[in-house]
Amino acid sequence: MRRSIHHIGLLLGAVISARAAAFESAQDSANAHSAANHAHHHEMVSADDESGNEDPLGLGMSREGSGTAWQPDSTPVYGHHFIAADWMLMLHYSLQVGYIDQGSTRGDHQFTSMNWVMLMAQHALFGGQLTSRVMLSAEPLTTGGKRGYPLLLQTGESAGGLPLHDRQHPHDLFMEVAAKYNHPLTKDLALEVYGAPSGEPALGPVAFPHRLSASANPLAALGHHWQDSSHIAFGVVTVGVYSRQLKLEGSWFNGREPDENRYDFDFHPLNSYSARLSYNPLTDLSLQVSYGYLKSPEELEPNVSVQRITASATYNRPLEGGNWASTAIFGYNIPSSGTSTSSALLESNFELSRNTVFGRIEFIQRTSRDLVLPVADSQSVFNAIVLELGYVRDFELGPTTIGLGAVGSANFLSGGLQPFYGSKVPLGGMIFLRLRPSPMAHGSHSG
Ligand SMILES: [Cu+2]
Repeated sequence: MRRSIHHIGLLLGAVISARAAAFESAQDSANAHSAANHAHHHEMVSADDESGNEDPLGLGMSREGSGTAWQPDSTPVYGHHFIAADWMLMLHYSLQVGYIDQGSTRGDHQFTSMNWVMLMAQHALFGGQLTSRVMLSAEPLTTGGKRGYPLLLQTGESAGGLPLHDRQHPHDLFMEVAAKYNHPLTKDLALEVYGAPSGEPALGPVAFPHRLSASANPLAALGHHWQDSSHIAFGVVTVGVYSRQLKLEGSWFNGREPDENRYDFDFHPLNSYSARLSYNPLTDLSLQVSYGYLKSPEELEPNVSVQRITASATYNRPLEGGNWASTAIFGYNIPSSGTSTSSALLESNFELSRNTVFGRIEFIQRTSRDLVLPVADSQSVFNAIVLELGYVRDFELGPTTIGLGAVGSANFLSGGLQPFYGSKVPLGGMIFLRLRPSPMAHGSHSG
């Protein structure tokens, strides 16, 4: 363990003094849901109190999804953890690399890699907790150019002055550069302020690249631009008030989606806003509803603004030697001109020892304009149901885990779409390797 920590320290180019005791107690804080761990939990809380580096209401780090979104407290944390000076540091990453093949006349195939790495640092400040995060993605280099990777029916953003369709855009190099400050208001209420030159407003569920229920599936959710595409907004300010179970947030942000130059910050005025109510009634459950007004999100349609409504439920069930994470999402877009369309998603990730079985079913609606179909009416709406099923076999290499996986998808097209794809049910798939940190498992320390 010590050697691998040293390794990562070198990788980061930083000198890191890992204090074993602090390391282990913080491991617990991420997993403080098991009854068996209860005794350790109390130890940990007092240890964290000493450093003053804790959420004001004592919420565990496992509650934190992407941006300021909540996930169930029982969600396992996959990360490497260190203490440097008084800072608590976490390193998260996910790398998938492989060969993707999407069938039909609108499909394509290529080698590709989806990936991100995130460094988080926390420190006590003025009686509260300061968190800063930097998340980077190499996708502009690795997904195969500005048009990203082939993914049937996917839409959103553009390249070369043309809207992308049947392809998933690469994520920007700066996926998130953000700071967050949590401060107690009363014994049961706290304030959260989040500011990000690149980050996620309070809109939608935990974004799919960070959702445990989506973590084994390299394919982007097709509801992305109906549910969580605002996760990279270049300019976000969020203010929230929360108790241990409820959080109400408001955001002001730049609603324009990133442009095709993926290495810069695409600043625009903070002309969009959103509100979200999150509710964690149980250790294993997290719910949210949110509304957003996105001013001129698409570069190619600057006169169209979008109202977005989302609702989601995430259920996480820790298992003996595994974990089962599931999410249901509904997302609805109401453009200022044109037809409103909806999306619904159900996905699940079931892990037991080294085996992961995952799946996703999505109902999607697309206009002929979304898919750039050669028809007279740009606002005709087409439906599809897409099913994805996959498996990953993991091999642990010290604190990191490498997995070999495959996913297959079946796209059930409505009659109107079939002529454009030359098939009723075009198929797709990907074989891949996945690299991610091992879970910070409970009971992995001697205590
Ligand atoms: Cu995205």
